Amino acid sequence: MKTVYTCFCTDVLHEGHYKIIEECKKYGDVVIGVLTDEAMIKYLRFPSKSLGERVEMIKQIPGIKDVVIQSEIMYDEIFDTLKPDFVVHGDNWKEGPLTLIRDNVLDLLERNGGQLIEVPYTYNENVARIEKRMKEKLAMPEYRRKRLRQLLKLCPIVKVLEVHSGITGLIAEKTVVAHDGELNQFDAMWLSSLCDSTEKGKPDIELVDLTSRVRTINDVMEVTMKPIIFDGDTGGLIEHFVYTVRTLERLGVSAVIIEDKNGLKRNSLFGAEVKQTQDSIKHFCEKIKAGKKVQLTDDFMIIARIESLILEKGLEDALNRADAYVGAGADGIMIHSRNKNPEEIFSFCDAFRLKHPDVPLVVVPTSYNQVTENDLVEHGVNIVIYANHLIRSAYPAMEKTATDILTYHRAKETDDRLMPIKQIISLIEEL
Ligand code: SPV
Ligand code: MG
Repeated sequence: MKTVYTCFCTDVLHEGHYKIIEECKKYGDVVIGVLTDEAMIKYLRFPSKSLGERVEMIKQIPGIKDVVIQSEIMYDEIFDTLKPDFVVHGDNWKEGPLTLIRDNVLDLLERNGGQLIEVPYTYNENVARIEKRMKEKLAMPEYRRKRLRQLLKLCPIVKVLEVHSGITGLIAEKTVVAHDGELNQFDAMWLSSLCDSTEKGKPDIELVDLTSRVRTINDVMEVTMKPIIFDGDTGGLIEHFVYTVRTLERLGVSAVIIEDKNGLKRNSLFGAEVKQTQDSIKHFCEKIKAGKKVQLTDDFMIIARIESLILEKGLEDALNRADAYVGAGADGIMIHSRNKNPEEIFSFCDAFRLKHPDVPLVVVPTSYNQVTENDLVEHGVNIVIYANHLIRSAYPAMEKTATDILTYHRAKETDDRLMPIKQIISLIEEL
């Protein structure tokens, strides 16, 4: 008998999957692959069932010879171990980023022999509803909130993009790049205080109140499923911070990052150019402890942000504070720097990792933007935040358009830089 292989990346089986299985059975013994959680993320999905549950679900299908675990989105290992005579897949991978995987299978079939069978994708209301529900379930607070902790276990580095509105949320949610044999997307979103304030035309001085920040969170949550890390500035008064923790946790935010400053908060990238004061270790530890005490789930994270390098207090001060904050119960440490050279960040990360091998470490490489994600992984970083890049790219583009209209007394000159009208009117899908 010939071996027929198909791979499923799903939490729910529907008629589309059964159609593929029936097609498989025509050619020989059917082996079904189940993608691991790590591979499922790279396949642009996120599991809401465990790998074990997904394997059990597939095992219930009658007439299957075997179920195997596929640990990479590319099929090389499957061809090495299983040597399939046929690979069966829905024809939906002929377009978009998934063509990368199709090309890999075609290449393997050419080198090893064998045939690709493509089954027309089942587009009907029922299937569309099931697929949509499976994805949208992840937007529910109980799924979204824990997703950051799950990603920390699954990804070498969690990639986070700044968002400050529904539309920027959509960009963080949907942008996918197929490059160098890999599919890449952002894993989570950063609700930056700088960008949220700027977007409202306000300075970044802890002026935009929580009610208003929560509105931004809601705008983003309405149209996305990825986890949110909230920039909580200093966290405010301890007596207020405990309420902020409860609010964020209830909404389904995954983490709050609070910085160890007090008084009038100024943006860190001003460094010592403006007056900024650092909180005492004792008081900041009390704030962390108070926040940890009131949270209701084990999912929510309070991450302590250390401003010692920003305020030119030195590496030793930063490391002492890190020990104290971890001791107070912080679920992670963010270290910030506005130096163009990443050496002080790397020194901190290396020293921190020796002492705290498992505590998540967060960096924001705005000034030292030459570092790559791989460099950061080598120094033990778990989360990288691209903290302000969408607003910084949008503002000059909008300003140029406004200038051009005033210069030419018409809008024609702006046209070649604009999104076509057809595209903007259908950009947002209706339910
Ligand atoms: C933000 O994005 O608001 C931050 C990071 O807090 S930074 O602007 O670099 O201080
Ligand atoms: Mg901020």
